[in-house]
Amino acid sequence: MASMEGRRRGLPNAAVTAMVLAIAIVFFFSAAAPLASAASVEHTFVVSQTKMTRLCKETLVTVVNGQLPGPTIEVREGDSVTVHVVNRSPYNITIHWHGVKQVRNCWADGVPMVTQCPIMPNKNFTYWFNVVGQEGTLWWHSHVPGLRATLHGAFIIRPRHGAASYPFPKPHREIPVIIGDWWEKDPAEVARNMTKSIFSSYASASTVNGLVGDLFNCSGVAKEGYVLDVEPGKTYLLRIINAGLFSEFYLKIAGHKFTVVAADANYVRPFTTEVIAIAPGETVDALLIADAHPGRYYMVGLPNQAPLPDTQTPEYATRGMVQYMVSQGPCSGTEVGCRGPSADVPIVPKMPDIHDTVTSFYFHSNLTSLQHHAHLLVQQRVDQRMFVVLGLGTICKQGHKFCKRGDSDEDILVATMNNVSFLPPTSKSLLEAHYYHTGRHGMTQDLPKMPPKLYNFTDEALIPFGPKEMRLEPTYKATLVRRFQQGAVVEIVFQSTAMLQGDSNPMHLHGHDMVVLAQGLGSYDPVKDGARYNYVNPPVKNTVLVPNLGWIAIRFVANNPGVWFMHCHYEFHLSMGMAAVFIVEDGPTMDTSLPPPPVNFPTCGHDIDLMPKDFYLHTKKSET
Ligand SMILES: *[C@@H]1O[C@H](CO)[C@@H](O)[C@H](O)[C@H]1NC(C)=O
Ligand SMILES: *[C@@H]1O[C@H](CO)[C@@H](O)[C@H](O)[C@H]1NC(C)=O
Ligand SMILES: *[C@@H]1O[C@H](CO)[C@@H](O)[C@H](O)[C@H]1NC(C)=O
Ligand SMILES: *[C@@H]1O[C@H](CO)[C@@H](O)[C@H](O)[C@H]1NC(C)=O
Ligand SMILES: *[C@@H]1O[C@H](CO)[C@@H](O)[C@H](O)[C@H]1NC(C)=O
Ligand SMILES: *[C@@H]1O[C@H](CO)[C@@H](O)[C@H](O)[C@H]1NC(C)=O
Ligand SMILES: *[C@@H]1O[C@H](CO)[C@@H](O)[C@H](O)[C@H]1NC(C)=O
Ligand SMILES: [Cu+2]
Repeated sequence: MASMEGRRRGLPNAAVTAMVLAIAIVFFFSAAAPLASAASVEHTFVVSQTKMTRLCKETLVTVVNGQLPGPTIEVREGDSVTVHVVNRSPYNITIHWHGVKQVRNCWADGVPMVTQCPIMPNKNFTYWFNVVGQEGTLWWHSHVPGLRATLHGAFIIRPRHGAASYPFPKPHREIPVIIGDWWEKDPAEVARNMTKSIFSSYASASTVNGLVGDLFNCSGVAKEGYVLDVEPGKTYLLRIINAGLFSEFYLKIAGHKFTVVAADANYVRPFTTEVIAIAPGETVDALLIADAHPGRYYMVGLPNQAPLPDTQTPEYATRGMVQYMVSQGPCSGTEVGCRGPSADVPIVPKMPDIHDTVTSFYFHSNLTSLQHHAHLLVQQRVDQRMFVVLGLGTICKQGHKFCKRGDSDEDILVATMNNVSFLPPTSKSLLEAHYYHTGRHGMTQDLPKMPPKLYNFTDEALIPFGPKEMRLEPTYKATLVRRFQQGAVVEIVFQSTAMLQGDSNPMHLHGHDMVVLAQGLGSYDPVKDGARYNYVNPPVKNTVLVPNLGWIAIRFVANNPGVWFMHCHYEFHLSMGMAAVFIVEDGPTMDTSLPPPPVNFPTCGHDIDLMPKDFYLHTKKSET
């Protein structure tokens, strides 16, 4: 209330801001005080370009601290994290902490032009945030189109009291397994080209922990792959992340099963499976028990393709190896020094077909929450319902209203939600416009709650260019937003379509987790499908995979004030506009409102009209 006084007395805005900031900090630390063990974890991320050799060729890549994957951030729940980002690359950079809820801290979410102006070359910026109420595997990546191909790393959150309080037996070791792509072309340019309908470049290989593996053999020599040394009988926790730009992967290890224990930093009821299906943006924690005959076993990552007649893009399997350490020669075999890698011929796992989407559907259906979330969902009140249809469409070039569509060069292909494609703002970030109330009227447009046209969404005749889909092609671009009142319970059904493609879409929401109530194939039927929602133990995710030619129903509570990106995590859909922004309004109290921006918050290189926000005076009066 002190700052309300301050404003009445006419203190300069900067002083008010500083006071609000001070109060916010005091508030945070006092809230965090009971966590005696909470630590502050600090990193410096130098983003620069460096040459790396894969596939017998030196390629210039943009990485953090010279590493691919980038550094792993390891914290305990309750810790605060400080990352100094120093940009020595030629690109505008942001870093997004994928899945970190950033409670009342949208400023640190790292989405260019949505939550911040990017960090320009030769500038730096310090991200600060705390990690509360989440445990498991998340990751960080650049949110600049394309660049997350090489700017990414694991983000591991252990329980506050350490690994002994995992809800599963304490593993012998924990291993990040990051699946990614190797690009010989500049992925930033590839993404830029996609916004202009130029699809000329694809990844050259897939990787496990940055290595392409021995399925790639340029110059006739098999390439190095990731090797996990295991001791017989021990249990390993694999923290699996799909950092790839384009593909969902099937991951298998010959001769072994996985026990899945968490996904997207939420524990799941453990289940056993031979194959893990992981879409871009998802994470899966799985236990691997080294209980096979001590030998060598390939670990294969196979990208899957949308079923025909959908467009097929060049994609490559990658493999690493699980290698048992066995006793060697003359030693007794009990001393550690006597152990060496097994020399057995490595065993190859049998992978699903590249067009198999059912295995992924089952894998995702098998995820259920370990905790029961009935308390959230028995609250059957839903304040806003949305039906969001995902598809592709076309826009005529040069702003023309009419043009030849259907695989012509007069139009560009874009990706849509409810028949609108996202137009990123260019002059200032949406979060600043929201916070300072400086958004020009007409700068944004509401994401429609419903698609403008109902059609047979999953009619496969819509996949290839042709007369049937042509009527549905025309669309347009807008900076799509949807506003939610603080605390609103939102239900969204995402429907994927056959509109020019049948891809499955991993939809990622920033700042909130979603509960997955149900998923299915074909078109969503509110009566039939609504009746089979799981209110008992629905999985909790930050990225939900909309099944190929199917739908998924989710709910979330819009209780984190700020401006949050919601988008498809397939990079090509994202750069083509399958995105929108959810604005969660401030509540009536300080702890339901967004504090001011951190110091040295990057600007877009020109003055911003620093209108003070009615931080305290704002109430819900106008709405009640
Ligand atoms: C970031 O930039 C400021 C001013 O340019 C400089 O004082 C500071 O040392 C830099 N921080 C890092 C981590 O390089
Ligand atoms: C981007 O498109 C241009 C124009 O067609 C082409 O010359 C260039 O090679 C493309 N870049 C990449 C990385 O694909
Ligand atoms: C190289 O890899 C290809 C495809 O996996 C395979 O068919 C070929 O036999 C390999 N060549 C060598 C020399 O290993
Ligand atoms: C779980 O996966 C198995 C196959 O691995 C499948 O048979 C089963 O139907 C799945 N469960 C659900 C609820 O989909
Ligand atoms: C929608 O299209 C699919 C695939 O062509 C077809 O099986 C289904 O019967 C159609 N549904 C309706 C309601 O027409
Ligand atoms: C999108 O809107 C345009 C213009 O109103 C219309 O021509 C087109 O058929 C619509 N497409 C879909 C998929 O709703
Ligand atoms: C980088 O950001 C600045 C400031 O927002 C902008 O003026 C510039 O055009 C951007 N550069 C690129 C390459 O996007
Ligand atoms: Cu998508």
